[in-house]
Amino acid sequence: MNPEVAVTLVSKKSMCLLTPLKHQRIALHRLSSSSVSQDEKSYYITTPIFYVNASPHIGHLYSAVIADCLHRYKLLQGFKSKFATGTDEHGLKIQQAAEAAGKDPLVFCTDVSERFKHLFSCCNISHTDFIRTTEQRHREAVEHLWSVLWNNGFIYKGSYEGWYSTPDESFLTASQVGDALDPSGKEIKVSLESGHKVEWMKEENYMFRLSAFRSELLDWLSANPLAVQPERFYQDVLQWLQEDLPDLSVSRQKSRLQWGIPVPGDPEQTIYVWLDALVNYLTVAGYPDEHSQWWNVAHHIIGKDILKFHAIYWPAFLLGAGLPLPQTIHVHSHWTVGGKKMSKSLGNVVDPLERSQMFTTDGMRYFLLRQGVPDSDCDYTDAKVMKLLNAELADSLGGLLNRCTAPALNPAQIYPHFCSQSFPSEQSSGQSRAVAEDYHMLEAVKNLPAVVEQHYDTLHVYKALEAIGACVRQTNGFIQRHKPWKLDRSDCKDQRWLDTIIHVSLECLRVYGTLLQPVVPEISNKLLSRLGVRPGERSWAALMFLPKHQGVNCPFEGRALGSNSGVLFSRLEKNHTGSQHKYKT
Ligand code: ME8
Repeated sequence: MNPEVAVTLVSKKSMCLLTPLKHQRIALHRLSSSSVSQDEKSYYITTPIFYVNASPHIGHLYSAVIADCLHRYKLLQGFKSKFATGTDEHGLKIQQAAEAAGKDPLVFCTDVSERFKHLFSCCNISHTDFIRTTEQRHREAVEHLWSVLWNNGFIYKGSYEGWYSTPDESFLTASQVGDALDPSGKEIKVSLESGHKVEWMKEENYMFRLSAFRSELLDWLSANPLAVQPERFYQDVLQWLQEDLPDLSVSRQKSRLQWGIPVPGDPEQTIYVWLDALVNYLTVAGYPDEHSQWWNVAHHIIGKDILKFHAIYWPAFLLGAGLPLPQTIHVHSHWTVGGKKMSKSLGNVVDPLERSQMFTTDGMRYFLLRQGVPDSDCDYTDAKVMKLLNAELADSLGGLLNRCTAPALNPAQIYPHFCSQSFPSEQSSGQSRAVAEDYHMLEAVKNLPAVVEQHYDTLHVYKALEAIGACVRQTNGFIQRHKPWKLDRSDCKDQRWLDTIIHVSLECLRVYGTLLQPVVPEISNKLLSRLGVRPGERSWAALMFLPKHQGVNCPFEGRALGSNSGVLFSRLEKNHTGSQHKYKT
C-alpha cells in the first residue's frame, strides 16, 4: 500500500464474503455473455456527463457528436438504440462554483445544465435521455448500488489520508503529484496528469475495496482486448494495473461536502462524486429496476482525461455489485487551442454554439469528426474549419451534386436511365464507353459501405470520411473524364451515354448521402431529398449500389428528382472586421 495513503480498517464486516461472491460474479458474466444474442439488436451509447461549473466548449460537443454519430449509425442499421448524455451536478467543485456565483446550488446547476441542453439541441444531438445527477431516479440508483456494495462487503469505514484534487475530484498517490509554483510564486503541489492543484486531506470516511479487484480487472482486459479502444489507451490501463491499486475513498465528511447524495444510513457522510456520477449510466438503463436490455449492450464514449475512472473504478464497482461490465470504452483525445489545453484563464476556450452558428451545425459536426483523431490531440483553428469545409463539403460534394442535377445536363430533372451497353458490368470493348478508371471507381463505391461500417464501428470516423471523400473525388473525376456537356444530345447513343453518366453519378451520391447521415444529418437529408430518395429508402439495408449492374431493377430510374432547395453547402468566406475574423456562408 502507498505510504501516503494510510487506511485504517474500522469495520471488517465483509472480508469473509469474497470467495462465494467471486463465483457469483463469474456466473453473472456468463449470463451476460449468453444474453448478447437476445439483445443483438439493442445498442446503448453514452457520453460522459459534464460538470456544470463552466459553460460547454468544443471538447464537450466533440464527445456528444461522436456518440450521436454512432447512435444514428446504429439506428440506420436497424438497431434499437439508446443514447444518453447529461450533466454531473454534485461535488465540491460544483458546490464551490455555486458559492462563488452566489447562487443556490440547484439553481446554479439548472442554469448551466440548460446551456448544455440548448447546445445539444442546436447541434442536432439526438440523445434519447438527458440525465442530471440531481434527479430523484438517479439518487435511488446510487443509493441502491451503494447498499449492494456495502452488503457485498466491498465498502468499509476507514480513514483516508492523501492528496486530493478538487478540479479533478480525484485522489492521487505520491507518485502522481509534483511541485509547481502558483501565479503568486508560492510553492504548491499539483497533479502531474492534469496540472491542477492538489491538497492534503485527512478524514474518516468510507473506503471501497478497490485493491481486491486487480486480478479480475486484468482477467477482464485480457479476455476482452477491445474493451478499451484505441489500443494505446488499453495499454495505459494495463500499465496502471501493474502499479499500486490502493483502496478508494468513496465518501466525504458532510461538513466539507454538503452538495451530494448522503451515504445511506450515515447522513454525516456524502457519497464521493465519481461514484455518484458513474452510476448515471445505470440509472438511464433503468437500474435498480429492469435494466439488462440496455446495460448488457452499453458502450461508453469518454475523453482520455477520465480513463482511469471508467476503466478501473467503474468496472470494479460493477464487479463488486455483480453487474456486467460495459462492452466498450471508446476513448478520444483532446482538442487544444494554440497547442494548449482550453481554459478560462488562458482565454482560449472555443464556444461551440458560436462556431456552429458561424460554420453551420453540420459544418461543425463534419469538421470535428473529420479532423478529430482518437489517438492524438488535435489543434483547433477557425481557418482549418473554413478550408476543410470549403474543399470537401462545398466544392467536392456540393459541386458533384450541382453537376448531376444542373438543368443544362439534366433538363428533365429525373434520375435518368442506365444503359448497360454503354457501361456493361464487365469491362469489354463493343459499344462500351466506360474505361478502366470507371470500373475502379465502381469497385471503390461498391466497397465503400463495408469500409465505412468498419471505421464507424471502431470510431475512426475520420477514416470513414476520408474514404467517402476519396470516392467523391473519383466520381468528380469520372464526370470530368467523360465531359457529358460535350456529348451530342441529338445522337441517341450519346444521349444514352449521358444518361448513364448521370445515373451512375447519382447512384454514387445516393451512397455518399446515405453513409453521411450519421455525421451531417441536415446535409444528407438535403442531398437525398434532392435525389428523390424517400425516407424509407435511406437505411443501410437499402444501400445496394448500382443495382443495374447486378441484374436488379433500379427503383430510382426514371423517378423525378426532388425539388431544388439551393446549394448543398455554401462556401464560407472570411470577413476581416477589425481584428475579428468573421465567417459567412
Ligand atoms: O470529467 N477535447 O466532466 P467534464 C475533447 N463530470 N474532449 C474534451 C475536452 C477537450 N479539450 N475537454 C473535455 C467530467 N472534453 C465528469 C465526467 S462521467 C461519469 C463524469 C470532454 O465536464 C471529454 O469527453 O470535465 C472529457 O472526458 C469530458 O468532456 C470531461 O468533461
